[in-house]
Order: sequence, then C-alpha cells, then structure tokens
Amino acid sequence: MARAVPAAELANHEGALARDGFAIIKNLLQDDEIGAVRTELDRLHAACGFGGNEFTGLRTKRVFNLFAKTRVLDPLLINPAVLRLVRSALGPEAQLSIASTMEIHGEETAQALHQDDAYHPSAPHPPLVINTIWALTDFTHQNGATRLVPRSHLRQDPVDLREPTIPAEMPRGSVLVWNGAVWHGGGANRTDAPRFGLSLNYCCGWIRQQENQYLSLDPTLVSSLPEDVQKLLGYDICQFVGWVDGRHPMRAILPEVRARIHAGQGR
Ligand SMILES: O=C(O)CCC(=O)C(=O)O
Repeated sequence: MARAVPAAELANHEGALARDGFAIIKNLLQDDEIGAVRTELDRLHAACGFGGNEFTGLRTKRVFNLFAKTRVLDPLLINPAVLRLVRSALGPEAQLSIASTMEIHGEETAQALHQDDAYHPSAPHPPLVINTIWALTDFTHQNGATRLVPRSHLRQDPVDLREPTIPAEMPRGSVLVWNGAVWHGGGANRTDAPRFGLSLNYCCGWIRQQENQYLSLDPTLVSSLPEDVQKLLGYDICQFVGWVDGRHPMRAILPEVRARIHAGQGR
C-alpha cells in the first residue's frame, strides 16, 4: 500500500506546485511495490531499444501505451495524494494524457529544456497539464534526475535554454509532480547504472490527450477496469464534451451498442 500522505504535508505540496511549479512527494511507495512495478516494466523494456534522436534520448529507453500492457500501474494512476495535487491544478475532471517510461542510461546527455503544454499559444496561462514522474531508482544529479527551472510556469517569455536548473533529487518510491508549463528536461546520466522513471502525465478533461487513449486501448479491456480508472483514462464526459451518439462513452463501449452505432443505427 502506498504511504497515506498527511493533510498538512499535502497542503504544503499543493502550495509548492502553485508557487514554484513543482513538488516532490517523498517515499510514497514501499520496496515491495517498487519491486512489483519494476518487474513488470523491466519485462516491457526487454524488447525496447534506445530513442532515435537527441530529444527522446540516444541512451534512453521508453515504452508507451502502458495501460494497454499492464495492470500494475492502475494504483499509481489513482494514487490519492497525486490526484489531490493534479486536481488542485486541473479540476476534478483531470484525465491521463500519456503514460510512458523514461530509463536514462549511462552516457546520456541532458535533454533540451521544454514545456509539456507548448501547444498553448500564450503564456502564462492556467494549468493545462500536470506531469508526474515516479522514481523507480533513486534520482540524483549524477544519474539524470529531471531538471527544472523553478517558477518558469509564471513567465511570459521562453527561458534561455542554458538557464540554471535544479535537479529533482529524490529517493526511489518518490514522485515529482510539476506543472506542464514549467521548463524542464531529463538530466545527463554520468553513472554506470540507469535512472528509471515512470511518467504519468495528466491534462484537463476537455483537452485532447497526448496519447490517443480511445485507439490505444481495447474497448473490452476498458470495460473490465474499475470506474475510477476508466474515468482517468478519458472514458467520461467532461461537462458537455465526450459524448458518443448522445450516450456516455462507457454505455457506448458495450459491444451491442458499438455494433448499432457503427451500423449507422445510432443508440
Ligand atoms: O526523464 C525525465 O526526467 C524527463 C523527460 C522529459 O521531460 C521528456 O521526455 O519529455
């Protein structure tokens, strides 16, 4: 079971996320939970090569579409402490945008600073994306901890890409939560051991998800998941956005309803 974070600690993190653009919740996962997640992600990494360019990382391994491939991450997706921070910024209808691993191997160079909500045309703007990276190894300056420019989500102009950053150092089992408008990047790994991060990136419920969860996930699989997981994967209505032929997406996902809709017979 993940650590239950006391209310006062959570309130501090919420303040830091709004003020500095990021917060670190330390030691959320116990060793056995980290072990279970790592076993599963290592299995998925077995067939995975390094990235194809400097941005994705010539010495970095990434696996995407994780919720189609394993159930071991469901408890992390709905972790109450993380969701409290995510929802404090994005509102109650926040959803997953993209899930991926980021395993930075030795000799990787620092990734260019960037924003995760760079598609928005102006700055500063209300929070649209809250990203998280779960540390499945310790994160240190030496091994490539995510680097951030604090408070850069409040700026109007892009940062100088050589601007000083701070490394999000944290023990394994911790999670870094940051506003997608904060300039950040993966760090250089100057050690012999990989730095393993799991990124669960959330966005407002009315924004298009970075990873298309409707085509990425099999409808039969989605129907079998708990309701809170379905909703976070985007199978929900956000105000008046997300209907399927006048129905809630979870009604329309039923095979007989899908068949009628696709046959043009509607609901
Ligand atoms: O691996 C990290 O620490 C962050 C990577 C990142 O920001 C990205 O790939 O967009």
